[in-house]
Amino acid sequence: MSDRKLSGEVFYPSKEVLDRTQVQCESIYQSAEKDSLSFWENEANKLHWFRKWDKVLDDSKKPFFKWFINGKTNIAYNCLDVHCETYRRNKVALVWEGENGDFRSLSYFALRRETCRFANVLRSLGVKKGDRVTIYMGRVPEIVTAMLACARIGAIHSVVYGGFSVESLHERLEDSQSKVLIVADGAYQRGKIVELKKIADEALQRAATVESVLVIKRTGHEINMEFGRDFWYHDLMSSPIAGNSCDIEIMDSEDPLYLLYTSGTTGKPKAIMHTHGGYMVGTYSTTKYVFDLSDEDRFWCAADPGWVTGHSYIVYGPLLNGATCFMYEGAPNFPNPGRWWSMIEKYGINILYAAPTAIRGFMRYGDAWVKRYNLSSLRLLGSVGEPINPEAWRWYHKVVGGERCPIMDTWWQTETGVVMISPLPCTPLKPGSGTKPFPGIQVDILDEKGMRTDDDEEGYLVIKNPWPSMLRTIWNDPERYIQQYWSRFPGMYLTGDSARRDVDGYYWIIGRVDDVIKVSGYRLGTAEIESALVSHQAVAEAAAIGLPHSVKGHAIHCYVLLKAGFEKSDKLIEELRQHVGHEVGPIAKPESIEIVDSLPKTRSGKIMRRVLKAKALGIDPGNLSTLEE
Ligand code: 7RM
Repeated sequence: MSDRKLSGEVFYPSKEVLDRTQVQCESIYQSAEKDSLSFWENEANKLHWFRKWDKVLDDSKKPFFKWFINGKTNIAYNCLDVHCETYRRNKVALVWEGENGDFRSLSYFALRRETCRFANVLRSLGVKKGDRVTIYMGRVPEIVTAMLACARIGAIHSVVYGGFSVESLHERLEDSQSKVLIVADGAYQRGKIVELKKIADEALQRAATVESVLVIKRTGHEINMEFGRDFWYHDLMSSPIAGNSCDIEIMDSEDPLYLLYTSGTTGKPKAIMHTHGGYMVGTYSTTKYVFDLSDEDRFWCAADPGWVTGHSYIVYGPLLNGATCFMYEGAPNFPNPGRWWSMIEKYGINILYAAPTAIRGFMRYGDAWVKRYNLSSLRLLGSVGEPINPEAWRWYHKVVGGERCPIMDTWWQTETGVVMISPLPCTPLKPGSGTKPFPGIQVDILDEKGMRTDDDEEGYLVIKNPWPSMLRTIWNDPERYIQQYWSRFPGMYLTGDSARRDVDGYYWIIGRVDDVIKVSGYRLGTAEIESALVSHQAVAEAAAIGLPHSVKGHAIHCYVLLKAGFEKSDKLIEELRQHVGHEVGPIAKPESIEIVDSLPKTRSGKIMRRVLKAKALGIDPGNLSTLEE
């Protein structure tokens, strides 16, 4: 580390933090800089392989990169079995608190047993290596065991966020051609029940490939069970088919681990594919180094397992490290805005990893809710999902972290699998900046022509070299994988974000350059919202844009052109909002819908969302030469 003074507002690491982490931080930066492939290889060597790789990276068919060639492993084996051979066998792996006060705690031994039983149940339903299994439930321990059970038997899981609705679930079941759906009867959310099974029944009417549905009882309300198709999880788990042991499927490094759908520039959400080998190495090492995770820690990633953050940092990363993870069911402000802080005190959480939207939400309730609880167990904080505003950063640092906890502002994507730009605990911090690339990652910022931008100049954020946990392809659509990520600047991965780099080499993420909207940290595409609107009988055309929102980051605003014979009314607008909620999910419900007579379009007929956005913000729309009228 250089001793040169950094520009702007800087928070230097305390002596305590440096004593703990400096040696490790410096050594990994150095070794990755010297040779990133041997850095990753060294990390891979800390995990269990049934057979070691012949070669670390194969880039002969780029951009279809392969990692740990001919290595044989299984990520679930590394998450559970490996620890059961050590003193960690009886260590708590997962602590869980339900919204209704339920509590569960599972040791590594117990989590492995539950996973094995679950895996046997899946096998009894005919699930084999390579089959896709969709998982649709709330934040209950079974979502973790469901994912691990799939991984154990080589099935490819596709988790669909419980906040998504009929059409979103249907699309994902179809596209992945899932054989089995694992669903909960319902989920508790702010004291109410979200009827997941009912939504699933509607989605299943049109999903031809699903042979069986495994239903987990959470809320216990009356649901429809279709004879021959639907099975109660607890019935099968207590029957002889669910023995306590279950043969592990030996997986090739490059065998798919999961699909996760995410929104892109145009069209339907696409399934990002991750693998057993590389993804395991990435989640293991980033969790360890970014969060300085140690054996005594209780780690809480407050995301949802339905999003990539939950995959990598609730489930895989922490378990690979043998940590104790915490998970809760419910919402940050129910029954009151003290819920999170009460749980940190009660369960002695050491590391909290949360989204800026949650932090901004808490800020509104004032400091008192936080100060009511003893948060002295906290040692380190994390932020993810969108840029964190410096005000929110300072509040998080001061009020939540008691000025003693460094904040790791981690930039990454579903596609990258793991954190790409982030401080390590020893890094001097600047509020609002993700600081520097993780060891072994090379990023850059380019202008329209592909030239490196000057300091402080905005441009396209790209990643210049492959990394183990990178997406391998878009499921069923390798062409789109090439087109979307590797075509704009040859040989480089296009992130879709714009960013700038300051004089100290620190990165500042500005936001998406495409039609992706981040609402409360959740990624949505304008295309999905527009398709939902157009599927309503009254709508001829629709455009969706994201406008700044003080808590959500961005909120969705829509413009709608009605079909002849339909009249504009408040009732219709409300009906359209509900319709989007029903089709895509409550998170996608537009903040406002305006009925208009025309939409700004290019001569080739593309809706110019930036013109709508500029108009709504009262700013200059820029170049209008392609506008039709
Ligand atoms: C992890 C996740 C990815 C998009 C990404 C960015 C934005 C995420 C940060 C951030 C600024 C951050 N995956 N983003 N983290 N922007 N600072 N620390 O969110 O696939 O759902 O979204 O999220 O725009 O491209 S995601």
